[in-house]
Amino acid sequence: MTLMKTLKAGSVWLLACLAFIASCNDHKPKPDNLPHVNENPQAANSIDSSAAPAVPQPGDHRFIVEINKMKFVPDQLTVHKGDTVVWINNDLTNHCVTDTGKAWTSSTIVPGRFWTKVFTKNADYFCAIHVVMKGKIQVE
Ligand SMILES: [Cu+2]
Repeated sequence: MTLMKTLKAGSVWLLACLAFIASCNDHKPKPDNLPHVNENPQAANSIDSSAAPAVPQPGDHRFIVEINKMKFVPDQLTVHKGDTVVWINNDLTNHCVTDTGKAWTSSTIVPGRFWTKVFTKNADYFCAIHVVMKGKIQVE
């Protein structure tokens, strides 16, 4: 009988441990805590959430296009020749940046990652994964 009692007590203890482990799993970090890539605060300020094209400021050589909620923000950007555009995927799904004429592509940009390109001429681009997502880079 003593052995049976020990086994019963042991299984109760085991169940308590399993319940504790299961409750710990509820406290995992939520996926919306994705890292944001903002190395240059000044460049981050060039994000313009309005529909109007962003206007480059003197001294700006890098512009950020945020990919969020299935949109390029801003979707129209005016830069100077030789400026760099950084696309940051802050969305929850994969995206890409592909020239409309297929002259270049970023390939897949997973959430939390970014891709950069230097521009010397105008470009229309889209996301080849979600073809309704479109954007434009105007080079002055
Ligand atoms: Cu996309």
